[in-house]
Amino acid sequence: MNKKRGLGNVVKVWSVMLCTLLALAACSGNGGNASNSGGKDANPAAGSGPKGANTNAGGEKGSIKESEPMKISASIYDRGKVAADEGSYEHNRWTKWMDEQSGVDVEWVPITRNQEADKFNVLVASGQAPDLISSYDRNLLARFVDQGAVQPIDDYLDQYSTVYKQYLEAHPELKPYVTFNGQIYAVASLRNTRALTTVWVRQDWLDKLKLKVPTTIEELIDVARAFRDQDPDGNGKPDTVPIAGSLAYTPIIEDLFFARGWEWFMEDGKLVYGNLLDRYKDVLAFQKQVYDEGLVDKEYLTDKNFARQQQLWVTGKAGIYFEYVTMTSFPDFKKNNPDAKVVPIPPVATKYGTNGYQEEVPNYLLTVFNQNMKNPEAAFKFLDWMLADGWDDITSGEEGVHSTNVDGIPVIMDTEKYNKEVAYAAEYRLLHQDKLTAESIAAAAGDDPIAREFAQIKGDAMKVAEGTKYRKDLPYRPDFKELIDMEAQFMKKRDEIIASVVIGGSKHTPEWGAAELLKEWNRLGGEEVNKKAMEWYEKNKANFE
Ligand SMILES: [Ca+2]
Repeated sequence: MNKKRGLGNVVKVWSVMLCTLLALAACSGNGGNASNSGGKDANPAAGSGPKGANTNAGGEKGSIKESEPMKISASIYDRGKVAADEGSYEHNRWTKWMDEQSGVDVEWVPITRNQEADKFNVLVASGQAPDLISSYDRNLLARFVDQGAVQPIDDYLDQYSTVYKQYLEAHPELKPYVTFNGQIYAVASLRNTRALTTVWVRQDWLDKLKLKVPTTIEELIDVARAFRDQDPDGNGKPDTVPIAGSLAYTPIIEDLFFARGWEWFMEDGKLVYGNLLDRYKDVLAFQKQVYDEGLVDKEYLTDKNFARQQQLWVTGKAGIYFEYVTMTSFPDFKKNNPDAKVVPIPPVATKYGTNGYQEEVPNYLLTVFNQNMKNPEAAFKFLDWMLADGWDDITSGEEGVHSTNVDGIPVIMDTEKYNKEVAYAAEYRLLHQDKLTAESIAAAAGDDPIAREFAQIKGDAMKVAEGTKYRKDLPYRPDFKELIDMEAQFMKKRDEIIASVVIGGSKHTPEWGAAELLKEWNRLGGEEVNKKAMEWYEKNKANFE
């Protein structure tokens, strides 16, 4: 599994396979995989010596004593995906292989994915945290920075890194995310795609009813009414529900109106919480209208995991699907509706203009350095190796066993074997140079016709997402204490208020909802939080560049 050096510069496509295999959240939320530049501008070749060579990149500059063993510990997300006969997250074929190839002995510390804050807090508080702490939760890491539990790495980058140092210089868009209080604390690579959400529509229904893909929110409503009234599935019964939702339902609507609820917007020089924008009334009004007119499933508010919504889509009873570009239900959908044709709708215009679909933050996993770590040189030796080479094999598995090289693109040979023996190893990719493109997804789909069709429309959805700029005024959300202390409470109440507006008929108007939201915000200390938000902005804006 260590001799696919030739593929190092080839655009990698595995993430698409992983995305179809891993849980939706893992891919759409923050990816078991990510990143950029299949080697085009990042530089496996410019890196630290040949793969597997144990040459010491830091040797001549090193201040680390000769006696310090090339040894580190590193956290890894435990998603319970290692089969018993593969071993464990700590010890398996890949951990062994990485030790051999990188020349660094890594002790892996599994952290249960959905308990990471608790686990890391305990480890840090007790001085037991691993040398490298990796998380998608920037705010969690910011707290470790403030506590002095982790350390800045600017000097280490100069002293010990070649591959990552050049990579960061080539991708300055990462800098706001790895910088805390004016210093670099983390390493991170780019996501493999920043596309996340989209609105899918049944093109075959549009064709049948002689309708066009909607371009404005009014046209979207007109299409939904036609899907409600004109028997698009042709069974002679009024049994279609125009719109099905998912976790992305409300966020997509908010984004259409430039009003994502929990983001902050810079309005006339002041930061305003998304739910409190004047525009948020339009978000409420749209949700209420589609509910009142029966254009969305009436049970969506209590359909906690949106399972019923997905079922409506999969069984061919819904025609418009507010979803993620990963649409994990597509194979089931296609089996039920073999003649259906699905396309992504480019973001429709509202009276505020056209906002793009959500764009993910550019960074993949963030890795910070324990204040007490013994050997930062070993850490960078491993990280440079991973970014230059390691990620590639970890992603595609052993050539000839798990994957085969077709025109420079690795294609999985046996999905079941790959899932068991390779898929879990994606967790070790602390850094990588993976990049999804429409072409790479199509190539990786192999011969399966449903996979090929989905690759095609997913590629289209990614192009749609990339085609319109997504407004994001701050690179990441503020993390100051006064906000953290009240936000969860506010959100709970917020959701109740939104639900009241949607189902409340004429009694609970959007204006009523907006006033309630503001009242609740202020009741929880929101005026002070607004003030602190501006202080946070002034303190951090130099990092945003
Ligand atoms: Ca019907």
